[in-house]
Amino acid sequence: MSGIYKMSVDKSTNFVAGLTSFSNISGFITLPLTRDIDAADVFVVGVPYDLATTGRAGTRGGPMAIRQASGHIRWEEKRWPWDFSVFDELRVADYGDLDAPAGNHEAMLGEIQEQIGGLIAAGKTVLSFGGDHFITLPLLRAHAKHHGKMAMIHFDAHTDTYEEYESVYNHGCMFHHAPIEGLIDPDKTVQIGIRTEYTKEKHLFQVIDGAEANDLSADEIVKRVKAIVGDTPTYLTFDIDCLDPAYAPGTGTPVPGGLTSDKALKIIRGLAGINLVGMDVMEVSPPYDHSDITGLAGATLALEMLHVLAVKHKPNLGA
Ligand SMILES: [Mn+2]
Repeated sequence: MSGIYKMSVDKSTNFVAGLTSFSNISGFITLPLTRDIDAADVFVVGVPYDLATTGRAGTRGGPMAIRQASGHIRWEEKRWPWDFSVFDELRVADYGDLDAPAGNHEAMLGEIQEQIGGLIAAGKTVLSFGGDHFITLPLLRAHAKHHGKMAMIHFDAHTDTYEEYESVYNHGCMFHHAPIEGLIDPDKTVQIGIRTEYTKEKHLFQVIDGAEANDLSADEIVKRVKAIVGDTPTYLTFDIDCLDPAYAPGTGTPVPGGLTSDKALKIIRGLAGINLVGMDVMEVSPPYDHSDITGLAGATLALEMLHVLAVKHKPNLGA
């Protein structure tokens, strides 16, 4: 898979990808689109679901927006400032998007369990693109089935720990359910960028709120996060609204006072060395985006996560 940035047609496979950021269609960052599970060890999977959105809908277009924006960053052989080419180290493919009949929550949950669960059971690592953040709950279920109770690093403006009794499908309640279901260890879970109301007295997780995250250095945040998750199998979930609306306007529930894309990228990069077992980028909503700003932030964060995964497999690699 090396040199994918250079080719437009791979003569051996007839795989066609855009040589430039404006030609052809392809998977994330020109990765092959395939459901051959032997083709890769890491799969990007889109989950175009936004039925659990409480505010502005539109994240069903998130996976395609991230793929499209990834065209802007596909040309680097070595993603700055890493000292290696990530696709020389990891075999990555794009699985495409999961499909479910419109309006059918249960069908989409079933698809996640069956298809993403199937990939994980086969020993693959999955990077999911939302969709609204609710789907992180079925994703955690699929991952915990294989990895057991996990640590979690959660970037978001919202804690998503609300007890929603009126509907189980709500993108603000996943992390109320996840510890009750035993999917994540609350003592090894940290939320970064929070800047909306939550009940502090009974909050189970450690929080580095938005104001703190903006005041602390990325190095200090990384130090704290690594101390919390240790070497426990860790799930990384990134709600794009963790970023300030200046850096991610295209999302359903934007909140001012968020992180810069630079800060978030530095933190992700600093996480190299953790035991990353699964990850996602959620809540990119192209109808509210401008000039691909949000899609590009999502694509760049996702690429950074793949580098962190590569370092897990080869600790001598670095930035
Ligand atoms: Mn959020």
